[in-house]
Amino acid sequence: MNNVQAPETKQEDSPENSMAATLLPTREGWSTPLTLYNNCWLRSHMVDSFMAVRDNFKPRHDDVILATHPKSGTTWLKAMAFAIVNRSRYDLLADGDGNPLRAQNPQRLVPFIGVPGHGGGDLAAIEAMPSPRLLATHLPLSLLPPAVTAATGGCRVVYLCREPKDSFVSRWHFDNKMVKGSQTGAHAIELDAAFAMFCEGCTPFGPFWEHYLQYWRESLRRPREVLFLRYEELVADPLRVVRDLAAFLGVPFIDEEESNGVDREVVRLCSFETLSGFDVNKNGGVERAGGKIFIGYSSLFRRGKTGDWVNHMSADMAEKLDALVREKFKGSGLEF
Ligand code: PAP
Repeated sequence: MNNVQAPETKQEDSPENSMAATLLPTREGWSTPLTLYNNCWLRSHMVDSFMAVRDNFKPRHDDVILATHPKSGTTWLKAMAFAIVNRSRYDLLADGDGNPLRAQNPQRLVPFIGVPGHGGGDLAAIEAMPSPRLLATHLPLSLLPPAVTAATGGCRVVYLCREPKDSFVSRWHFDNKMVKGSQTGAHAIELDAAFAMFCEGCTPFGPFWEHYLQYWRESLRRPREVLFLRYEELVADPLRVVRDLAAFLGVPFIDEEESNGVDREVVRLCSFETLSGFDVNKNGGVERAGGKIFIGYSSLFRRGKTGDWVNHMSADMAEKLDALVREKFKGSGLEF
């Protein structure tokens, strides 16, 4: 993989106001308006950029795309994949600035396809990256070029999703933190309103069930090229996931590395505790949507646990969402 340190990228942001946003159905509620494009709710200010991806992103057969539903552990997956493929290039185990994961937020190290601003993910910069490329997206498969999923010559995809109640709670906290003034307790959206929209599928890159199902079915169709992961398994056994991921990426840990603990060091380096302690992740951040919102990197490291929904959702809410999940995933083989 040839991922050099990409400039700043974050999929939920861009300063431009979209022309398309004025023509397509749009809803307020989250920290920025959402626009429905091809059955997917996108941040309105990003619609034009994402519309361009399907026609103008040129997938290569040796690309690896880290695809995630938002708030599923993208930051973690990017850190792990970057550390794995670059373990012989950088001294990732060193304490000094030579370690990119110490100097930059992991979201910056693997560019989001088609996200302009700060250069890293706009389509020209992606096209200029040497092969093999390590890329990322929050887009559903239906908004990526068909060549990504071609039976022959399609890309390898690592998909990561998360138990929906935890994903919802993470989303709610994150959106509120993006609002300027949130330090004073101002909320972009109250929990009940956020929950109603989540259950309608109206969240960034939602409906979540369509997102999960598209990649789930693709993993059944092309099991050797699509690795389907859940946040919960990363939490339960990160070492197993790191080893599987390395093998999937074509750079398995050799016996000598395992006996020297290199795989364990990757797990440690990418852990919530280690990453959230780095200065850049404590104090760094970026403005987005023309300065209307601010993403502090610390907001990408909130709790990092499974089951935190119980501290925020009522039993009624949990039952309602569980029932929705059962209904939407019925017969698919995907369960939570
Ligand atoms: P994104 O959708 O903006 O790309 P993403 O990284 O997918 O963000 O999700 C953030 C969640 O992953 C947070 O969950 P929480 O709100 O429930 O706490 C964050 O804490 C969690 N996360 C980020 N990095 C790690 C990590 N290294 N280990 C475990 N969880 C992590």
